[in-house]
Amino acid sequence: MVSLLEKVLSNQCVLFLFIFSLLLVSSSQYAAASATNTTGAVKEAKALLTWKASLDNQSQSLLSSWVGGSPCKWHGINCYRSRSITFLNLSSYGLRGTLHSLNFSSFPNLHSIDLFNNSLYGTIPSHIGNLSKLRFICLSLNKISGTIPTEIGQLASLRILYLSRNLISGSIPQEIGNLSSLTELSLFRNYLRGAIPASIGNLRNLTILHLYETGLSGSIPSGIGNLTKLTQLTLQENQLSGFIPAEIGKLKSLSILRLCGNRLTGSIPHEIVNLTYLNTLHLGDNMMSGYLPQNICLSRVFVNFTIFNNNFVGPVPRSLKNCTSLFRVRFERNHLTGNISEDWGIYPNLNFIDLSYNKFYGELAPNWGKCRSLKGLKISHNNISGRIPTKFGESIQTLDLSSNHLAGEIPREFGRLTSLFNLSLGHNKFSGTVPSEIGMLSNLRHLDLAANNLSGPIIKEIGNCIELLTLKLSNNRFEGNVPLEISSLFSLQHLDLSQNLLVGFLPPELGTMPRLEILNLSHNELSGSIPQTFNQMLSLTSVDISYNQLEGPLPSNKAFREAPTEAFTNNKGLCGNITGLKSCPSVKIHEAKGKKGRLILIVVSLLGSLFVLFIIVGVLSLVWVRVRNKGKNKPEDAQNDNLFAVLSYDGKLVYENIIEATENFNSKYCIGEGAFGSVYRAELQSGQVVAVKKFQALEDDDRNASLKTFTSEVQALTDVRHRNIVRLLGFCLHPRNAFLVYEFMEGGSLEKMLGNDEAAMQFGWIERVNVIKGLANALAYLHHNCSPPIIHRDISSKNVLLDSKHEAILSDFGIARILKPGSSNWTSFAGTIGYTAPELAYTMEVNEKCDVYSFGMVTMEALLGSHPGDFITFLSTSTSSTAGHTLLKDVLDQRLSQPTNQVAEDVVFMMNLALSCLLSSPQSRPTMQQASQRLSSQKQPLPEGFHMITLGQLSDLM
Ligand SMILES: *[C@@H]1O[C@H](CO)[C@@H](O)[C@H](O)[C@H]1NC(C)=O
Ligand SMILES: *[C@@H]1O[C@H](CO)[C@@H](O)[C@H](O)[C@H]1NC(C)=O
Ligand SMILES: *[C@@H]1O[C@H](CO)[C@@H](O)[C@H](O)[C@H]1NC(C)=O
Ligand SMILES: CC(=O)N[C@H]1CO[C@H](CO)[C@@H](O)[C@@H]1O
Repeated sequence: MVSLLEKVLSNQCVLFLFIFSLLLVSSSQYAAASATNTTGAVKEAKALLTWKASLDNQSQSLLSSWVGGSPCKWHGINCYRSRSITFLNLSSYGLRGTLHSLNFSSFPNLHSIDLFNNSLYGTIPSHIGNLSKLRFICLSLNKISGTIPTEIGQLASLRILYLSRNLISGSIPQEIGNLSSLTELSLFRNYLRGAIPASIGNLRNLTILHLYETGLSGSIPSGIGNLTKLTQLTLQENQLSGFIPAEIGKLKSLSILRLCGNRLTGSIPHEIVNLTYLNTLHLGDNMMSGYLPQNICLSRVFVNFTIFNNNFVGPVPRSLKNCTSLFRVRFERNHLTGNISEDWGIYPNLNFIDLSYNKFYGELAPNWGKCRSLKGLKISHNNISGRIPTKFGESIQTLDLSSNHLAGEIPREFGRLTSLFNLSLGHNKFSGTVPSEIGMLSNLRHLDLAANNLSGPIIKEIGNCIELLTLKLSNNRFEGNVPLEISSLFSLQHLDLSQNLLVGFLPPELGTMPRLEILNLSHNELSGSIPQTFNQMLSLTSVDISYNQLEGPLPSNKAFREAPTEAFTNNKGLCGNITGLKSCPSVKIHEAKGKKGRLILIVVSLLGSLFVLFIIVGVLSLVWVRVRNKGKNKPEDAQNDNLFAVLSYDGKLVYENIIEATENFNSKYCIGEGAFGSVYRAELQSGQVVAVKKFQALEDDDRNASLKTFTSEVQALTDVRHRNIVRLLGFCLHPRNAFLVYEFMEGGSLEKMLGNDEAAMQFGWIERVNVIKGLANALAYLHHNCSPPIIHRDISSKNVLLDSKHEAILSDFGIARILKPGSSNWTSFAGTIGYTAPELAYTMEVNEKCDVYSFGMVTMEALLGSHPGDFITFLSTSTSSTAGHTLLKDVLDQRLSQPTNQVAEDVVFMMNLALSCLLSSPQSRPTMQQASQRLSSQKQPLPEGFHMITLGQLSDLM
């Protein structure tokens, strides 16, 4: 893949090349460059060939065009208006070697060296100082070590110096102050030490200074005030100490100031209010103190204001009340005070605000509900009182008001906040019952209502919040039974119902919750024995059932065996082989009838699940054997061959039903075809519509492949449960008919949707963003939540189905591979051409990153409206400036109008994400977990109108 993609993502180097190509180069002028050799060119060619010979073998073959003739015609070399080399551009070439054999003094006219993203190692040679005309050098993203040579100070023409993301150590040499023409200096992510040299104050033309994550210490030199053209100053994540110099107020052009993650002390210099273009001020994670400056944000361009984890005191600046540009505010963990109902206004763009762990008091104003874009509001651990407003914007995802003094009831109106992800109201004084409308929050992951005065039953509707991971209802006055419906929360990991007034038996279904890790039922009035189903709770790690009326044997799983005695004390009569408990009496013949009956039922149900498993394994191996023997023996009586197993249905009936409904797989019911068979739509007698994927008859020559596909799909899907993954309803294996039965997806496939103009126009940006999020969630689940992980290996728009609400449903696990730890994961080529990762062309090792690549393709396809093949060719073949200046809006699906507001942010973000998933190096691609998290996290607002955004700018917006 293309070097531009990699550059676009790095926010390095690209910018300069665009400017440079604009200023100097018009492509027609290249041609004239070099017909005849001069002694200069001979010398240059020789120097380059010497260097080439010092690189490793693979790099030498990458530079195969470097042989004879004029070097001006070699790849990566340009001789602008001269016979001498001016540009050396080998970014993302995959070169491995050092710079030591490159004789810089042979290139008297070299203007630009771009070696971004290679595998260069060794030090920066001191003879780099010989490049007297050098204006641009980028060595970022290599493995260069050693110190920055002092000779760098001799590069009198240098405008841009990029050395970020290397292994450079030592201090920044004083001599850097001699580079008086320097406009951009970027050294971030290295291993520097020492202070920022005072001579930096001489770099009066500097506009960008990136020194973050380098390990620099000492104080910020006051000479920084000389850099009046600076627009971005990023020094975060270092060990800088001392005060922020008041001279910072002289940086009139500054728009971004990031100093977080240092050891800065003192207060924010008042002069900061002079920075009228400042939009980002990050001071979090320091040791600063004092009052916040009162007149900040006077020019209303202030967007990001984060000061968390400091010791700031006093009130919120009054000027913030009218600062309507605010987007992201993080004030948590300071000692700020004031009446919160008066301090904050209405912010149309505000996306996230965290005021937790301060000393704010007063009531929550209705203003928060008028912040239309607000996704996250956190004010936990303050001294807020009064009632909670009933209205919040419908985009709110996180509402954390825990540990305050809020009272009154939880408003019914919260049922409308269907984007809610995290609702934390714990440790307040809420009373009354929990409104059943909470059950409408189908996206809720965390619900914390602990330590309030809530009463009444635990609502059954909670079972509808199927995404819940954490449910904390402890320390209230909830009464009645533990509702059965809780057991349908199959993602739930943490359930705390302790310290309530719950009574009755524990529902056996509770033991079937597959992901439960922490279970606390202590301090209630629960009675009866612990259901045997609890034996199956293999994910459980922590359990507490103390202070109840429970009796009978303890379940025999690990969590119960290893729990401390305190987890069981003060019950009626628990027994088991655990210190502190009496051992259980051996089962006696004359035991009560009822009890025996229950035991048998449980055994039967356990056997039932074993049976299903047995059928799957048994049937598969049986057929396998049969099929293999087929060549030798004629098939026996066909009636006995009727092997099938359709889960949770009357198998035989459904089998016949399907044959009937599809008129024995008549092509008129066919809705799709794949490599290993066709998919049919079948309407069962019950009226239910299912999709039936029929595999090629097993007698075929391809039978092994076909059977393998079948098995792989069944294996992959039996354990998998996710809202964005197709549900396998059953399967049938018969020598004539092997098929899988799925839920039917009315929306068809993404490919079909995008291929039909009319449908595609209805399928807007919001829907597309949502589909990609769903797909990302499904893949993150397969890769990271399944054990062992499952790789799909055939992600394409064909296999992304859409349900009636246009939610993505991932299907077709025919070539999925379950990654067994320890086994080698090599494979023959599989997947759909046009979606497979490039490394599969030369390696056959499967890993998750292949799916990530295909995900990138599908994402881009959803954005462009068609397969991105041509677009990627365009990126790789056009010059950087053409591609970089292309407007994003011009490459997006033209059948839709331009996205606006938040959707526009999502679209830009997705385009970036797609590009990073398509990186040629698998290691550089994000994991699906990262992708899915980033997709659901808050996005930066766009710095300018969507219609202005170019491809070259994309990475800056991430
Ligand atoms: C800042 O500029 C002044 C001249 O305006 C100069 O005297 C001083 O040395 C510079 N400061 C630093 C630290 O370079
Ligand atoms: C906070 O301000 C509001 C509005 O001015 C006022 O009604 C309320 O009494 C104040 N609360 C406290 C605790 O001072
Ligand atoms: C919280 O506010 C109440 C009055 O509303 C006050 O009495 C109490 O001291 C405050 N607590 C803290 C920790 O600030
Ligand atoms: C021709 C030229 O300027 N050569 C210089 C290159 O750099 C080395 C090390 O800095 C000097 O020693 C040479 O004189």
